[in-house]
Amino acid sequence: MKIRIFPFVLFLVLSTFSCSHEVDPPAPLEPVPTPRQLAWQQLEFYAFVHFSINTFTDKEWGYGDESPSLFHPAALDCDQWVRTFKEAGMKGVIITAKHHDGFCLWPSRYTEHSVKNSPWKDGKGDVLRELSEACKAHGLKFGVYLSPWDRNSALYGKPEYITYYRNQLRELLTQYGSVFEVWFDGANGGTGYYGGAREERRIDRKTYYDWPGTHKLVRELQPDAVMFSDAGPDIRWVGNERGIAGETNWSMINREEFAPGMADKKVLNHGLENGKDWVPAECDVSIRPGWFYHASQDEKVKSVNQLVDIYMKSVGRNGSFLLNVPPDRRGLIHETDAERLKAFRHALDEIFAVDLAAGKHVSADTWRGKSDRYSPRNLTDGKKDTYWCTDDGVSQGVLTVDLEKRQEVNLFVVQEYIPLGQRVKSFRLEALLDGEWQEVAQGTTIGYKRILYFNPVKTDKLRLTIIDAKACPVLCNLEVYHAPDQYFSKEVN
Ligand code: FUL
Repeated sequence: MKIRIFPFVLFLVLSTFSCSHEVDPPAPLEPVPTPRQLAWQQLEFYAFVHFSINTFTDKEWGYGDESPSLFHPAALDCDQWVRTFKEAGMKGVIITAKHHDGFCLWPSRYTEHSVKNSPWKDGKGDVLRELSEACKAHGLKFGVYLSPWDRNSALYGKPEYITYYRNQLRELLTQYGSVFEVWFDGANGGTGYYGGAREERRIDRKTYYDWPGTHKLVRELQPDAVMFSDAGPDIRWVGNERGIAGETNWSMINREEFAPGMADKKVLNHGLENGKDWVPAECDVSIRPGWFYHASQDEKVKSVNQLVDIYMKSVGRNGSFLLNVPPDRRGLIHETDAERLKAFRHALDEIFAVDLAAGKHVSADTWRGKSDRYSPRNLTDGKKDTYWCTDDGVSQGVLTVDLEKRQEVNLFVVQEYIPLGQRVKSFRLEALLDGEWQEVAQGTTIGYKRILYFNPVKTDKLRLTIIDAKACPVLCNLEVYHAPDQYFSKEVN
C-alpha cells in the first residue's frame, strides 16, 4: 500500500513546485502604453532645434512678413549638430521645419516662403534633407515641428489652410525617411502678416484644425511616430517650458478634455491618477533663455548643474527630456553650447558610473504566488522585462537591498514595469544606519523611471516600501549610486 501511495505524494509535491512557475502575471491596469509610446519613453533624452528666419532677425516669434533672403547661414553643418547631440547621449532631434512665421526649412511645393527663395545654397538647399541624412548617418532619430499657426499664409483662419497644413505634413512625412515624433505646438492664432492682410485672426482651438483628421494622416504615413501636443494623442506637454515634471507625475490624462493650446497646466504637470488615456509627459526646455539663437545670450547658456537638475526633474520624474540647442547664424551649434553639452554628458556618466545594487540580493516580504518568476531578485538582474510584483489585492510591499558592504550612497533609481500600467501612489526609502532604519527619501508616483537624490548616508542596506498603489505594484528595476555631490548645488533653477 505504502509503495503505491508514494508516487502519488511525489507527484503532488512536484506539481505544487512546478505550479509556482505558472502563476499568472497581473492583468494590465488600463490604460497602458502602445508599443510606439514605449519605444519613445526609452529614448529619455533628445534634442530640440529651433532654427529659422528668427535666427537672423534676432526674434522669438516672426510676424510672417520677413523676406526669405534673410536666411543665409554661411557654414550650416547638420552633421556638426548631430555629432554634438550624439556625444551628449541624445537619442534624436526634433527640428522646427516651420515655426509660427511660416518660413519653411525645406523647399515646400505649396509656398514660396521657404529656403528655395533664400540665398543659402542659391535656393537649392534643404535643411531637412541634410538633418535627416546626418541623423541616419549617426543613428539618431529624426522628428519634426510643424507649427499649426502660420502668420505668413493668406489662408490661415480659413478652411483651406487645413489642406495646406496637411499637404506640408505629407511632404515632411514622406520625403525624409522615418520620423519618430511629430510636434504640434499650442500657440495658435493672433496677429500676423497673412499674405499682406496684416490683421488678427482667431480660430477655435478645439475645432478649427480637425485634429482627428490630421492624426489619421500621421498614422497612415508614419505609423511608428508619436504625436506631441497639449492633448497628445501620444505624448503631452509637461505644462511649463522649464522642463520640470511634477513630483507626482501620472502618465494618464483625459485627452478629450484638452486641445493644443487649451489645457490645464496643472493637470499637464501632474497627470491624472484615474485618467482614461495613456499620454506621458515630455519636458521641453531651452539650453538658453530663448528658443532661437541670440548672440546676446551667449553668456546665459545653462550650467551643468542646472542641466543635471532638469534631468532629475524630467527623466527622474517619469518624463522625457527634450533639450533645445539652437544653432547660431553660421548654422552651427555654438562652441559654448557644445562644450556645455559635453560637460553635462560627463556629469551624467560620473553620476551613473557604478550601480552599487547591480546583481545584489534583494529580499521582499511578499511576492506573487512565491513564484521565481516574480522574485525580488528581478529588480537587480539588469533586465527591464523581468519584474517583482505582489499578489492581486496586495498594494504594499517591502524590498530590502543588501549592498554587502557599508558605503556612501545618495541616489536611488526605481522603475515600474509600465507595459502593465502605472500603479504606485506612494513609497518610502530608508537606509540602515547603526542598526536602525532611517528614512532618506519618500515619494509619490514612480512610473517609467523615478530618480531620488538625497543627502549621502553610509549604509549596507536600503529598504524600499511601497506604501500604496492603484493595484498590485510591478517593479522591474532598482539602482543605487554614490553620485559626486558637486553636481547637485542648491542654487539651481
Ligand atoms: C511655444 C512656441 O510659441 C515657442 O516659440 C517655442 O516653439 C516653444 C517650444 O513652443 O509654444
